[in-house]
Amino acid sequence: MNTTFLKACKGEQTSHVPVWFMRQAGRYLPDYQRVRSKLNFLDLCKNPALCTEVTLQPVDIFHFDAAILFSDILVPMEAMGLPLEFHEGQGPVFPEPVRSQQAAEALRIPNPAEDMPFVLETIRLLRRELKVPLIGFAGAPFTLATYVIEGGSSRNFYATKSMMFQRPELYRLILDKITACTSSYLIAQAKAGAQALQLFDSWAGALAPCDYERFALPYVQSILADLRKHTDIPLIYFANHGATLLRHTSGLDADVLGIDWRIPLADAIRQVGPHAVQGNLDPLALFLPKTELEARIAAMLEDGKAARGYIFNLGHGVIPETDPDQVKIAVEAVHRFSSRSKQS
Ligand code: 1CP
Repeated sequence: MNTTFLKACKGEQTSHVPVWFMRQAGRYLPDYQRVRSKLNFLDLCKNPALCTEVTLQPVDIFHFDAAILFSDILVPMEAMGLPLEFHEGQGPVFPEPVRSQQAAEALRIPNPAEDMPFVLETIRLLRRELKVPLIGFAGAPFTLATYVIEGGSSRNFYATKSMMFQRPELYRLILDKITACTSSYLIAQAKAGAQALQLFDSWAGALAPCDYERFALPYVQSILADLRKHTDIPLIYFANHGATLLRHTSGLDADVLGIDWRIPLADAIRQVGPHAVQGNLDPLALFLPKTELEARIAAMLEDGKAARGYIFNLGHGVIPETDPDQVKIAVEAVHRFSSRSKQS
């Protein structure tokens, strides 16, 4: 078992810097496209054998030091009773967005074993196959709320922010329910065998820091506190566009903070407090010529030495246009440069 990732999460010494990429499974991989061409995305998410296959693909091909469960952050929102559709080329759609007291009250708190058994089954299947740790995940409450309140992706989060400011009690009812759902979902993932858990707060950076503090952070704190009562596996919090929020997130009881690429890694490390750090190569840097990509990775590894623990990752997900050969170059560079620098 390769445990470098788990050790780095806890700030322990490792033989090399572990590396995994957000969205390491997905459309940039021909092997994924082959599986995905046979069924729609949500059906794929509900098929444990195929989820296992696509989770393993990037680990087998590129030798990542961790696997991330193949699923989507919106799966538990469907289990809360909200019809969910994925439209080709458009992303997720909730045809019945939650914008009224009645709709919020109708949201149910799912029982993960009964309502999302396929996720837990995927975890159990993966643990039999994997020689690297398995990361489970969920969306953070604010990010999930934007999808269910807007009815899908959004540019300026008008429906969410106007509810936050004009109907804070309704907003809080929705967030409380999403928080309860997320806690029990992540605890169930840990019990099924996930070896680390990541909360994705993809849209946190759309909030002014004062609003993040009131309308997003407390729910993240509540989930982390709940998880600490039930499991001792590493907890990772990733706020995309989160550099402006580090003053708040550096106080979180997570083991690792994920950092996006809009802040120099060295600056982030100075601000993260007692956390290990994960990140933060711009996903588009995978389009650099090989020598420049390698130079950038070498510089990040140098900066990463100052962290309590350092996990190499992108600053957000791999984009579908990425050349798999460039991913290979990046992973190999992380492994080669970091094991070399440990010897010197
Ligand atoms: O067409 C397809 O095949 C679907 C594309 C796709 C994939 C491969 C979607 C739709 N989701 C996923 C998998 C996925 N999503 C994973 C597991 C794969 C891996 O990481 O290796 C994970 C962890 C997610 C998480 C996720 N889904 C996030 C948080 C991370 C992030 O990228 O910020 C978010 C915001 C989503 C919503 C979502 N799902 C899919 C799309 C296209 C979107 C984003 C839409 C938008 O921009 O609002």
